[in-house]
Amino acid sequence: MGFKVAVVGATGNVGREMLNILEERGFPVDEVVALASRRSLGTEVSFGDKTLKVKVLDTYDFSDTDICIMSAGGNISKEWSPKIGKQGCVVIDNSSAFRYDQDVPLIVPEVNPDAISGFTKKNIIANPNCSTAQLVVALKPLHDAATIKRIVVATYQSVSGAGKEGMDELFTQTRAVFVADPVEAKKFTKRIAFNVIPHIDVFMEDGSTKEEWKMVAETKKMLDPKIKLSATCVRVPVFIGHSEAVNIEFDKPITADEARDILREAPGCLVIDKREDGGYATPLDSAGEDATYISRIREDQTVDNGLSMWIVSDNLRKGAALNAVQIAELLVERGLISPKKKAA
Ligand code: 11C
Repeated sequence: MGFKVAVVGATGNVGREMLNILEERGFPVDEVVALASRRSLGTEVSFGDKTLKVKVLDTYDFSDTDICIMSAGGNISKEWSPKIGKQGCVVIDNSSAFRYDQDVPLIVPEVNPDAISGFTKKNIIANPNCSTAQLVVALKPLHDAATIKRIVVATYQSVSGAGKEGMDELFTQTRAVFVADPVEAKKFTKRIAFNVIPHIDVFMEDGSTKEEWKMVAETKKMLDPKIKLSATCVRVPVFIGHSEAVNIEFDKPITADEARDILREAPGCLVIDKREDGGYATPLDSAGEDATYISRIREDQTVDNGLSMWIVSDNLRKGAALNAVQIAELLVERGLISPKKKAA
C-alpha cells in the first residue's frame, strides 16, 4: 500500500521537478494529485508515463491525502499549509513561510535528519532556500570535523530560482540583444542578459537582502546557531544551477586534502577538484543532477584555519524538489507516517 501525495504548484518549475523526482526515485505512491490555482485548471502535467490533469487547490479535500508538497509561493503556503496540516496531511513546504517558526522543523536530510520528529506540532516540515540547502550539505561534514566559526559566501544564482518567468526573461532579453530589439526588464530589476544583479528578494533595514538574511537564519537553524555568516547574493545569466564561492574559518586547522577526503565520503557531495583546466564543476554540469558539487578546495593563508571552496548544485533539485522528496522518504524510512487508506 502506497501513499496519496499531492503536489501544490504542480505547473511551476519546481512543482514539475517534484513530480519527476517522485517518479524517478520510486517514491511509494498509490496516487499523485497535481494541484494549482484556478488559472491552471485544464493544464496537464506528466508523472512518469502518466498525464495528470491539474486540479484546483481551493476545492480540493485533503482528508485522505497523506503528504502534500507545497511549492506555490509564501502567500499560498501561509494560507494553506496550516489548514492542510490540520486535516492530518503532512505538509512539506518549499516556501519561506514557516522556515523560521520554532514549531516547524527545517530539514536537509544529510544535515539534520533527527530534527524531523518535531513536525507533529503543526504537521508542517519546511524545505530550505536553494542557496542554503547546497551550502549546508557541503558544510555539515566539515563542521563535524572542525567546528566552523565564520563563513563568507558570494552566490551566483541562476534565473530559474525566480521561476519560469525568470527563465523566460533571460531567454527573451538574450534574443532581443542579438536581434537589436529593445530589451525590457520585468521580472528582474535590471537587465539580466549579459549582466549580473547583486540583488535577490527584498532589501532589509541593515542593507542586506532577504535572500542573504535567509542564508544566515537557515544555516544557524539547521547547522549551528553559533556560526557567523556573511552573504552576498547575486543573480547571474545562467538558466539552472546556483554556484557559491565560500570562505570558511574553522576553530582548528583543516587542510585542503583533509577536507577533500571528508567531502568525498559525505552523503550528497561529489568532489570534482583537479587543479587543471576544466577540473571543476560549473552550474551547467550540475543541471539535472542530484549531487552538490564541490571544487576549488584550497587553504586560505589570510586567516587562521581558513579554507576556500566552490559549491555548485541544481537549484531546482537539491535546492528544492529533490530535498522535498528526500524529506518525504525520511518520514517513511523512520516510520513517522503511514498511508491513511489501508489495503482492503
Ligand atoms: C532565488 N533562492 O534563487 C531563490 C528562490 O525562499 O524558497 C527560492 C526562494 C525561497 O531566487
